Amino acid sequence: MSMNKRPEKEFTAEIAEKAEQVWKTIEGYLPREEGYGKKVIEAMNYSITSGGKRLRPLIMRESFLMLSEIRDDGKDFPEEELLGAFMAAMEMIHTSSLVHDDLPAMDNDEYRRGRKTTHAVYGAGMATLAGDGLLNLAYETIGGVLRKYVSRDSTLALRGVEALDILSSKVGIYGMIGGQSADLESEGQSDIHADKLLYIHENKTSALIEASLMCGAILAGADMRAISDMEKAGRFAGLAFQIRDDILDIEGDAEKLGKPLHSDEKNGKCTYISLYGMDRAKADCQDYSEEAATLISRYAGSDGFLTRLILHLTQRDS
Ligand code: GRG
Repeated sequence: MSMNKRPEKEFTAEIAEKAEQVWKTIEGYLPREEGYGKKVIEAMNYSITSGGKRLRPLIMRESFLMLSEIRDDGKDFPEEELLGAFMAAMEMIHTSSLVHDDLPAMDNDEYRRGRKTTHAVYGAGMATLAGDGLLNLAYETIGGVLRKYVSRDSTLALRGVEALDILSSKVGIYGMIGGQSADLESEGQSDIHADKLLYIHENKTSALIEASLMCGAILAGADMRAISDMEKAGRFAGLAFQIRDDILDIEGDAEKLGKPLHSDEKNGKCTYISLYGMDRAKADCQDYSEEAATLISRYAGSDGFLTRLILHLTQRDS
């Protein structure tokens, strides 16, 4: 699938502009740093304000726009507040997973997004609570907005409940947390079964991308077929994303990544590259990305923003 219809530089600027809009929405849901519990809130805000690509909420919004009748022309639409709450929740959940992933008891990383990790600044105890706080705030944020829709618009409220059901299950033991559990358990094993590595990637990484695409689709009122296509596309995109992440950990630029290289080697992780070699990893990353883009292009067209974004993931350098 070709993506040379518009210059890459122009597209990167378009992504950055959209990510900035997404961030403005998320920022509106951040907690005020006050009271005796202030320290954990500071640590939560430190983690979530430290940059990052905001890819998952961006994907959610684009999935919503792609599958609804709404034009992105700056005008308000009835689903906007509910969608915004889900976008903020997604970034809170993603950030909570990064904060926990960096902890001494997990990857023990000192840098993330070009800054000291949360535990390096606030200590491991406070960082654990900051991760918990962000995870819980995600559901508080959705709950707080969803309850308003019960009297405002029962159709949208029901879509919100369905999206919440998907989101929470993709985060939990049958999703991201399950994947991270298998990953943690496999540390130090240089050669794990291919099925197990696939399980790890599908869950620790694909699950949140699946949820982002699916929640956008559900909130847009898409049919079952489209929602299922979004799940499949998210799986492929997540696999490509994780393989690219592992490639960058070896061949990337530490400055651009905002963290040192060779974290996987340090932690004795079995990765796609250690199992299959770099050449196959690169080829499979490209294939998975194209599988995802083909599914998305059924709805967005081959030159649509989301199609191009998914393909762009294979070339990302940060
Ligand atoms: C507390 C909810 C909770 C979970 C704990 C630690 C954990 C379970 C899960 C970790 C899952 C994980 C770190 C998966 C890796 C996915 C990945 C490649 C993350 C990097 O995402 P980017 O590149 O990061 O989008 P930025 O910084 O751009 O946001």
